[in-house]
Formats: sequence, C-alpha cells, structure tokens
Amino acid sequence: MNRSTVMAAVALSAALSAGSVAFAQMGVAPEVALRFLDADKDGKVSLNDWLNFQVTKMAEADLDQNGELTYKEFKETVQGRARDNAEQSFNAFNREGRQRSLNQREFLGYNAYVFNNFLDTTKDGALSLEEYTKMMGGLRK
Ligand SMILES: [Ca+2]
Ligand SMILES: [Ca+2]
Ligand SMILES: [Ca+2]
Repeated sequence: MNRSTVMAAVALSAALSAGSVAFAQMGVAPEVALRFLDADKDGKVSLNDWLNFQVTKMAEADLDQNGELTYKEFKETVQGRARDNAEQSFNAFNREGRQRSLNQREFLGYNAYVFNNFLDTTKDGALSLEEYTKMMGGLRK
C-alpha cells in the first residue's frame, strides 16, 4: 500500500469507530463510505450490510461490553434528528425482558426500522448514493 492508501484506510477505520456521522465530518467521499458499508461487495448497501455496520457500532458503544446497551450507551449510537427521539426509540424497541437496556436483536430491530422507514426512501432495499447524501444532510443540522 502506498501512503495515501494507508491514510484513507486509517481515516475509514476511525470513521467507523466514531459512527457514520464521522464519515461526513472527516470528509470521506460518499462513494467511498458506501463502498465501505457494502460488506458483501455486491455494489449495493442492503439492509444486511447496514446491520453489519450497526453490529460494529454497537460493540463500540457497549462500554461495559455486556452485550446490551443502556439508554446512555444507545444514545451515543444515534445522531442528528434521531437523537431528539432517542428516548422514545429506546423505549419502543426495548421489548424483551424489559430491562433498562437493549440487546443486539432489539438494537438491530431499531436500526432495521430506521433503514426501512427513513434511509431507504425509494423502498428498493438498498441505500443509494442519493439516500446516503440525504442522510448525511440530516445529520448536519
Ligand atoms: Ca451489499
Ligand atoms: Ca452495556
Ligand atoms: Ca433505496
């Protein structure tokens, strides 16, 4: 790898650990971010690719690494407008066990809901470049 490839890789892994908002802040081109999110490399960012990314995000946010997110931990995973509704989202998706934390299935349930209802506005099952750009616009409010 040459130096610029290395730097791009470093920027991407930093962006990943900080969540998607960092893609925008670090100036990662949308095309690059989408290619990165496309875990199975089929050229589309599907719901599965998106949830793959969220699994990584959950691991980062789960500070005590108990496999569940408290409200405080969960809040760190949502950005922009979604953060205004973080508490309602947390309560709505906290269905199993009713402890004050979300397990991975609940967390992915929330993120699937966000993907299907807010991100994939064309409802074709994939996050397009346009949809991704719109999402980033929503984050920068
Ligand atoms: Ca894919
Ligand atoms: Ca935890
Ligand atoms: Ca779409």
